[in-house]
Formats: sequence, structure tokens, C-alpha cells
Amino acid sequence: MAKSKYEYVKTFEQTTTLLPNTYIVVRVDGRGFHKFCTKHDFEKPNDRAALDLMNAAAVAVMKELPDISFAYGISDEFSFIFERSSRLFDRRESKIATTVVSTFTAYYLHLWSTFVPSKPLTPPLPSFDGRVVLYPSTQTIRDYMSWRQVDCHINNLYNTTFWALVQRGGMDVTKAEEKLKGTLAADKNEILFSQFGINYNKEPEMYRKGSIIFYDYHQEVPDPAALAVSKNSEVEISKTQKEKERKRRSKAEIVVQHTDITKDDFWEQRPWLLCGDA
Ligand code: DGT
Ligand code: MG
Ligand code: MG
Ligand code: MG
Ligand code: MG
Repeated sequence: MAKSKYEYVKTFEQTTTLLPNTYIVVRVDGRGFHKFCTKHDFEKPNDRAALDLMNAAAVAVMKELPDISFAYGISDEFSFIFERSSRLFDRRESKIATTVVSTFTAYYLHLWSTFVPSKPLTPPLPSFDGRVVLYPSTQTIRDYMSWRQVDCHINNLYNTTFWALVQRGGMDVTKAEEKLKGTLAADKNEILFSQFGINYNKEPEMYRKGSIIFYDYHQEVPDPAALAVSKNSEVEISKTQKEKERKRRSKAEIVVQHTDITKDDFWEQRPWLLCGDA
């Protein structure tokens, strides 16, 4: 077919191709959720239904994009981690990021009435931004996950103490802010326990640790013999192994847990999450 004279405009298009053999992380984050949560009367500091909804939207994204091996969510954000060998959309950055963000947003809207049946959605409707970050090794991707989980802990301890002072202690928000300025974790634990009888370690795990979502193979470890070392010493999974892996994954259950992911245990017990890495 003859090309139209307008065809040349395509040469203006630019694509960023993500580096091969790196973990792709797409982190989505609610836009202006401070306002959105207030408007929809979310419980402070944690609204269980809203967090369950975030998790359900993330599970749906994982089902649509099987190259994602796990995801981690806190507050209004979710990080999706692709297997490092992924060739999804030829690793075009904008196609990957926009697909994750719009799929997540679509399911968040679709599932809203199931998880929050008592509150109709009204504008400003929820929307999410997204960014892509590449991590080159097990160490860096694990440090990324630890960073988000430590952030979850720091924020949740602060928010739990802050809202206890305000809601239970009758303090105004400025006073509560002043009281917490410069306090250490131990001080906040002490305030919670001595003033409100709250043992922070008994607070729900989802609030303290966030949510990690992954395929649970029930301890079925991929066969190490199928890991073939290629000429350039990159560790690659052979094609047939990859196909087998795909099949197992499609049958595997996706689970949502609230576990410590900063320690070695979690990753050592689930070697398929970060396999094929040097
Ligand atoms: P952004 O991301 O720059 O567009 O602005 P925000 O307002 O989304 O800011 P961000 O993402 O740093 O902070 C998340 C906000 O969402 C924060 O104000 C707390 C709120 N939020 C998240 N989860 C909950 C919840 O379960 N309950 C309540 N009350 N608020 C929540
Ligand atoms: Mg933000
Ligand atoms: Mg946000
Ligand atoms: Mg956020
Ligand atoms: Mg198209």
C-alpha cells in the first residue's frame, strides 16, 4: 500500500527501551489522595476497605500481565516488579508504564463498589501516576523493597500515634504535631502504650508491614539444572523452562501477605521470586 505524504510524522516519535536483564519496577501512586481520602471519608490513618481495594486492583494487574512476579503496596501506592528477563512490549518504557497505570486505575474503579459499597464514588475520581525504575541486581531490588517497607513502618508508626493523640487524646492537630517533633520510634511506642494502652506490635500487620503479592508455588523450587549459563555469563532461563514456568504460574495461586521482606528469610524461602540472578 502506498504511504501517505503524512507518514513522515512518525519519525518524530521517540521510544525509550529499558535496559535488558534488569528488574523493571513500575510504581503507581494515587494522585492527590490526601484530598480524595478526605472527600470519601477514609478512616484515619488506615482504611481497611480502601487498602483491600488497592490489593485487589494489584492482583488484577498481575493476572493481566503475567511478567510481573510480585508487587508491594502501602498507602496509595503499589510497586510492580517484572521478572528481569521480561520482553513485554519489547521493553518499551512508556507502553509498560501506561499499561500498568491504566489497568490498575481501571480495576480500582471497577472494584470500588465491591469494597466500599456504602460510599458512591464522586469526583475528583481516583487517578494514578506511574514511574519506571530499573534495578540491576538482587541486592538493589531487595533494597528497593526494603526501602518501601521501612517507609511503611516509619509512616504508620507516626500516623498511628498522631491520630491516637488527636482522636483519643483530644489534642488538636498542631499540638499533636509539636508533641511528635523529634521523637524516636521508642518514644512513639511509649506514648501509644502508656497513654492509650496500644501495643504497636499488635496493630494489624497490613498497616505495619504493607502488602506483598506473589505467586505461591507452595515451595516448588524451579529446577536449577534448567538454568543455563550463556556465553556472556548472564544467567538465563532456557526457553522450555520459561514455558514450563509460565504454565506453573498460570496454575499457581496469587497470595497477599503482610510479611517482613527486609530479612533474608522471605526471599530464601521463595527463590522463584528473584531467580536467575547473578
Ligand atoms: P500526590 O501523590 O503528590 O499526587 O499527592 P497525595 O496527596 O496522593 O500524597 P501522597 O501520595 O504522598 O500521600 C498519600 C495520601 O493518601 C496521604 O495524604 C494519606 C492518604 N491515604 C492513603 N491511604 C489512606 C488511608 O487508608 N486512610 C486515610 N485517611 N488516608 C490515606
Ligand atoms: Mg506522590
Ligand atoms: Mg499520592
Ligand atoms: Mg503515596
Ligand atoms: Mg493500539
